[in-house]
Amino acid sequence: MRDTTPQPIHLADYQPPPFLVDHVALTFRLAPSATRVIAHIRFRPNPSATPGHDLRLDGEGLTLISASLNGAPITAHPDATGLTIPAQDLPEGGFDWHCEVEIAPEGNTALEGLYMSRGMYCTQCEAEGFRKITFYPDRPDVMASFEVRIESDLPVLLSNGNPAATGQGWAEWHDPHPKPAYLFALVAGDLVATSDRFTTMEGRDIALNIWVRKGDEDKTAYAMDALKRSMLWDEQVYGRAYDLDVFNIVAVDDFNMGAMENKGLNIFNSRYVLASPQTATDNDYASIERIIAHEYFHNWTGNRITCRDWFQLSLKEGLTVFRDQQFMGDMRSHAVKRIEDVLTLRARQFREDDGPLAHPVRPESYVEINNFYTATVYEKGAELIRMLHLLVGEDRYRAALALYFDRHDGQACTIEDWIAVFEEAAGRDLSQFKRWYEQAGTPRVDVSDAWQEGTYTLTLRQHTPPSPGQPLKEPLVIPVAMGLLGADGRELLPTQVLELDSPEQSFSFTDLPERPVASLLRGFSAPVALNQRLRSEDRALMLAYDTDPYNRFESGRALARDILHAMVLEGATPGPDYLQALRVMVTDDALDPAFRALALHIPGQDDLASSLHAAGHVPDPDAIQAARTTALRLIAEDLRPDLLRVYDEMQTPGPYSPDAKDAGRRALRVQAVSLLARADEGAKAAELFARADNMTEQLGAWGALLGIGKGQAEGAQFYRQWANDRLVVDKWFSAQVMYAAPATAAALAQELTQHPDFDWKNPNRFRSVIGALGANPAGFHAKDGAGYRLVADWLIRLDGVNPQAAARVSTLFETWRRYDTTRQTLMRAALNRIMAQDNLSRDMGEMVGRMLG
Ligand code: 0A1
Ligand code: ZN
Repeated sequence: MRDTTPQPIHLADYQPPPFLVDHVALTFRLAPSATRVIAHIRFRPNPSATPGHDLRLDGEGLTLISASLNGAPITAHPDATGLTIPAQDLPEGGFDWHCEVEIAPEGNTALEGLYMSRGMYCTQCEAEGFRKITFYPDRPDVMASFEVRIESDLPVLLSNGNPAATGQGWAEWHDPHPKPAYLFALVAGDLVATSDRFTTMEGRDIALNIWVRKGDEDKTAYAMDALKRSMLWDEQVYGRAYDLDVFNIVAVDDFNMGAMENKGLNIFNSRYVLASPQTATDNDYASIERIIAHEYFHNWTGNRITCRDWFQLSLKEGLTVFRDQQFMGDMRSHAVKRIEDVLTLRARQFREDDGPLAHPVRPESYVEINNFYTATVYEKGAELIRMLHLLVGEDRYRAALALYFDRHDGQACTIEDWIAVFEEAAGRDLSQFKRWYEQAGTPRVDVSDAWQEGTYTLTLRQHTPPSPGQPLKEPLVIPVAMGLLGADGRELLPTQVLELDSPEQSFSFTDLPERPVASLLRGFSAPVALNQRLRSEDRALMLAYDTDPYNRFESGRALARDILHAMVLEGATPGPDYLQALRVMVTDDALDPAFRALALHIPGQDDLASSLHAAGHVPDPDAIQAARTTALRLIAEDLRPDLLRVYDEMQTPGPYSPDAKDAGRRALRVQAVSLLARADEGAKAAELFARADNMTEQLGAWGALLGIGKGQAEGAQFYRQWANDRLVVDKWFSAQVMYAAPATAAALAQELTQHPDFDWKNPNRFRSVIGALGANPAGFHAKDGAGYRLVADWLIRLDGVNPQAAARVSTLFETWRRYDTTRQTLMRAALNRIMAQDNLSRDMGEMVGRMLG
């Protein structure tokens, strides 16, 4: 058991920093096991704090060599989390702090602070990693300019800002823009750059570099292209230009998250930079485009305007996700992008919001902030901005953002600051809207309707279920975009936005020629669970005729969900109406192939477990898996000729291009071949695997074979072909686990952990085997508990070396209360076993503690 329980930090306890920092000068003498960090920091008392405070500096795992104040040596006594200089020892007014510490990047397996990845030095300081580099007030509301000198024999030495001077074995960088310490970065390695230039709208010439390991330089073109498009888009759409002379991106193989927006020096997990047609799928290309844009957009929303404290994290993350979603819609297809985003939101955020880890977009307390980089803070945070955009309209949204940039540039801000610019720009009170930031849980909206003599009345009721620490909820402002359809599919009422702001409200529509079908929540206008009872004929009507592409998709999905529920609960089979509706979608050449591909995806296992649970049933993972398998086979048999035709028609002539048009065609083709595999024993899939010249089709075809229990020979060939490409080997591991038969999935994953390429300390590789069980729910939830035991064993092991990565994977267990008592008992035992470990990390202790409740 942990001997000291870490104490939570509360938003309500926020106090301004007693001292501010004007300038930081750092020298790094790099050495793997004994790096020296020499810091000169200029402090001054904060005029808006009470005077007379001690100076408290954060610091973890630092060996203090020497320290001085205004040049006079002092003896400081660090404790486990930092050091304190008593107020009486501090010079009056401002003062210079100097200190030298020693750290060991080589032994840093947590990948936080300064660490090494295959011979290269790199940093990760968000959220609180800078305190592992030197003693500092490591909080985002302390912003300073930085000068950095790096001494090392490695050829490439990078830090934030602009290059200042360089010589044999050293380089200096100056970052004039005041920044919080979490945006500090340093990289040193034997790297090569792909370089380009960008001229800003102000006419400034910017050098762009993407730094990778030797041998990877032929895989950077797409990331560079995405970067230039992001820079142009932020100028054109938000009026924001880049503000340094150089913009550097570095790809590293060992990285806990996706990427990091350090000022002028973005550091990326290499999987979100490196791509070639042979090694990256279309989805990989799209992720690279999105994440390059996301990190670049942070330069304004995050870096120039940052967060006052970590409770405000969604201020930068929700807004930056919303911006990357807008960008991707502009680059590709708004309709398809919206559907994909909603699918992600429901799969990840609704799951979080409905379980023991539910928390508000702005949490009120945390033990370990790294545990709050969640789908709620990111994706639900973006939904809140989307709702604001809808409620105030495009023009006022633009005015609010102009005001935000103008008023808060260079500041560390709060959600209150954000809401205030909207209140001013839109002339509207948003105090009720603000509850969205404060209340956890997914609101339910129940719909009933009535028809009388030309008047149609809709009644909407909202209710947000209790969540941890929040038993009672207040009503929210819910924008419900809607339209009305006539029986022949004609639109009787085009899209308008109803504002539901009370527990129950009715809306009447008069002078209608016939009883309409209400198409509600168009574009998924609010992150709520809509409970609208519709006859399947009405769903079929919307599927065929709705003018809103999201609701067309959604009606097809709701039909599929109803059928799968009936299959799981009553052993029903899909009726001809559903199959006919699918056929119409799949063969409609007027529709975007990417949209048709999405429409062919039936709801996944976890999605069904969640919807069955919401409908009051205890989900049975085996029954769900079996029902999906049957449904897929019946669809494949029924639609076989159509799928064959689509498969042929969707060939992409000419050389591979990752653009949305070709990617959409390939998505439909791969979707067709994986369905066909269930009717032709994998004949077409084997043929495609043999012929594929790109990773999308190669992996898609192999997955299709694995999905029907075949693909062994192809798997061996795949490994032989790609054994030297780490990112493709990750795919090789994860595909096997994802598609493994439920009864043997845990055993297979266990066997793969014995493979010589299973480097469990590399986060991508760990996730590709252990994390991949999350994509095989029937396997993870195998009733003998083997999946739970395996995951718990590995979480315990990883927690000892990389708590942050381990804590993230622990969310595999977050839905444990949905299941039957046998499974609940097994999962609770696994969680209790983790909890009982000696030296459990703060990260894991908090996550497991919250899950156990
Ligand atoms: N701010 C980054 C993601 C990120 C967050 C936390 C990290 O360590 C705890 C690392 C990266 C982004 O939103 O892209
Ligand atoms: Zn971000």
